[in-house]
Amino acid sequence: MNIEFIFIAIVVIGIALFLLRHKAKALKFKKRAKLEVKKAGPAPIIQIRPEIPQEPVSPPIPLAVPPVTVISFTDRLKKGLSRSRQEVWGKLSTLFSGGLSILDEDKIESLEELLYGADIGTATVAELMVEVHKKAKEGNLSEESFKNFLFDFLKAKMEPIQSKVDHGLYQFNPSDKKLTKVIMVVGVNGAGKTTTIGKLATKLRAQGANVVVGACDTFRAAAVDQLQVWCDRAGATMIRAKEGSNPSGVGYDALQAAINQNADYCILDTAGRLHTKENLMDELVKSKNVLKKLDPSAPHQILLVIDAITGQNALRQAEEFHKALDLTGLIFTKCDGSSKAGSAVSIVEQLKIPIAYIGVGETAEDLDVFRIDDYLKALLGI
Ligand SMILES: Nc1nc2c(ncn2[C@@H]2O[C@H](COP(=O)(O)OP(=O)(O)OP(=O)(O)O)[C@@H](O)[C@H]2O)c(=O)[nH]1
Ligand SMILES: [Mg+2]
Repeated sequence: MNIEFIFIAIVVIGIALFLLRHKAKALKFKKRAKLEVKKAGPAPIIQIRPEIPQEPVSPPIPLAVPPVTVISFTDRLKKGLSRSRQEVWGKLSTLFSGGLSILDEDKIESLEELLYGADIGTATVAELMVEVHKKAKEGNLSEESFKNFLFDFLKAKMEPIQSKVDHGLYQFNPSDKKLTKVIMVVGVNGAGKTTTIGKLATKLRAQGANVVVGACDTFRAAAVDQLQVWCDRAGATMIRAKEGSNPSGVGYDALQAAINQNADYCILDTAGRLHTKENLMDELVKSKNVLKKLDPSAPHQILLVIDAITGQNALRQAEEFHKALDLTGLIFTKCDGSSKAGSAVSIVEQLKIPIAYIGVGETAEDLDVFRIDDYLKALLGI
């Protein structure tokens, strides 16, 4: 063998050995890669969602809020007294049709008639006429200045008595927690007692007072149910008894319940009665006195409800109720349905009892504190 042959053989064997080694390495890598894939598990599936075209977002539509019409009590009063104003006081304009007017005898006579028609009361009208004669001597008078003169006169008649009203009746004072204020409500049939108690309980509850109402009108189940509706709405506790029960007993139980629950007010509804029925008036006196067993100072208020339509007859009613019970205040109701709202002036003046509340409709908002200025302005149309 020559040297060339040996050299070629060595190169060939070297190349073969290199190729074999390279192949073995490649196989080893492949095997390891397979193992790793197996270990990692299946590849996660990535879903690509197609793009959904979005609706353009419109700005939120404001909710339609129905307009809330809040009618002030002054406006309710003006509306309520419109009948009195139109049918009676509005006639003043005819005396001043030319703007300015001299009050001659004919006009003074017409004025006197108008005042009687307004149910001002005989004594008050007589006194007023003396002033009118003095006023007439001033010469030319405008309607406005004459109305202001009437306003001042009537206000002066009522003011000293109205100033006696207990303000605890209108406005609950949370710091005055010591006493349960007992209010007894009386009056002739259908004057508006139950409705007024419902309105009053609603007002006091809205001010945060704890109110107990005693349904002492045990003659009619319907009267108790009517009161229950108001009390449920107002959130007041109502104490009731079986039909025909003793009314004094219901009043007593109501006050006991009010004292037990530390109530701020205990309002007692009573059955309507004619002031001429002595036995029924005696029963009221008994109902009043029985309360004193629980609280010698009770009742703190005895309010007579007067229907404005009663006019001057209201004076007789008030006198009899006052004689029996010693009234502390009046509530003048239904001024919206009558042209006789003017009778308030003479009732207050002659009885020397103030008007606490005035009612000009059937809803809770139709009852408010009696304010002389507002009442007279609404009446005279100032
Ligand atoms: N228009 C008007 N109606 C009123 C007013 N107050 C009460 N009423 C109505 O008068 C009617 C009689 O009212 P009530 O509260 O039942 O009278 P009451 O004095 O309790 O009657 P009795 O218990 O039967 O004696 C009801 O229809 C009331 O809605 C008011 O201020 N204006
Ligand atoms: Mg009633």
